[in-house]
Amino acid sequence: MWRGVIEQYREHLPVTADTPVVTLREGNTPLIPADTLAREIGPDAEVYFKFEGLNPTASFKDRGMTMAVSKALEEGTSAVMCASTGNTSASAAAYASRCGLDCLVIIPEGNIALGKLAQALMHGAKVFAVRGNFDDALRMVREISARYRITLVNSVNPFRIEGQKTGAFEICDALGEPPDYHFIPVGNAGNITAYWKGYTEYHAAGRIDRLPRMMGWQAEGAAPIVRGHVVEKPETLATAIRIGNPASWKQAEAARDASGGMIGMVSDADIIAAYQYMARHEGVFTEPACAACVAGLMRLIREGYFRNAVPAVSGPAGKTARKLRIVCILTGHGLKDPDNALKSSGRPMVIDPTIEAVLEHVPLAPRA
Ligand code: AN7
Repeated sequence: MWRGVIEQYREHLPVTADTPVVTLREGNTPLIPADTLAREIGPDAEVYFKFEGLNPTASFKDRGMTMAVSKALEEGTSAVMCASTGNTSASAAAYASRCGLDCLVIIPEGNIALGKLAQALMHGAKVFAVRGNFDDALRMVREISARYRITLVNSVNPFRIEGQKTGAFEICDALGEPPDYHFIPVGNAGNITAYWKGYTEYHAAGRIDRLPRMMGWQAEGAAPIVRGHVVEKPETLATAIRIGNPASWKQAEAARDASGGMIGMVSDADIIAAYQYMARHEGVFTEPACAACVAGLMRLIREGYFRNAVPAVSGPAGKTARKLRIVCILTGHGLKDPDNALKSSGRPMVIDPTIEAVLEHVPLAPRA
């Protein structure tokens, strides 16, 4: 039985036999082959979606939250707190509810997907919608937790990063090697930091013999790392990554530079196109933020970035070509954000309850 990421990767995590493990059996998410997309690169490429939307609260945050909440409980706290564009608050509220901790969350008013708000409220968190953005909310919770007895569970809490690095372990365990390229959306930059930490630790432990290039993607209207300065008023329909001053900015740049990767940006139009492409051609429904990294991949494919990129490996019979492997981290489920889904896909056709009404829209061939 899968027992969650702490039990699965205990020897790589800062826990002891005394740590009270709070888990919803998160992790163990699938690597779904994205064959339609891979064909656009060529016959020698494999693309995988790591569908983190299949975690218990439907986002990658659960990997970090099981660690942060377990350690908070171990330290004897009675309450946890976070700022959030939605997913962190949903996850914090769920894990806190499981072990009797109070949970306070501050979200930007009007800029959080409906499903995420419903989750935080359902799990009993005290939810404050601030007249401001995520960066304002993060500033507030940092100050409150510095002055009062409450544990901050944003990714500035190092245990969040520790838990989230298990995603990298799972990819390497499943593939038997690291991917060549790791595509990931970037908001507050905790996740790209965590994956890089996971890959480098597995490398140091001798579990893998090379490292992937880290390919991070921001939305054009909220791309401080790409632009090289804080964005005072971040804007994007991908509200999860609507962040102008990421907490792990330096660590994300370090991951990019050490891996020979890149951090780029894509427009909201590109994000919507990738969001629809995944749903219509790969059968995978994510929230828009995830589509930022797929939009980045689609753009690099169009630009011919992967031409002649098939890697060679040295084996007993000399150099042989192996397939190029690309993994995209799909961080949250599409059901989180029904408003954007309906906006980009239209509404059902309303008809009278007759067969003719259906046939008027869809000309079906009669059976012989
Ligand atoms: C679906 O919930 O910041 O770069 O407060 O929900 O680690 O911040 C969410 C971020 C990507 C960006 N995809 O990850 C929050 C929050 C989804 C997300 C990101 C988020 P980071």
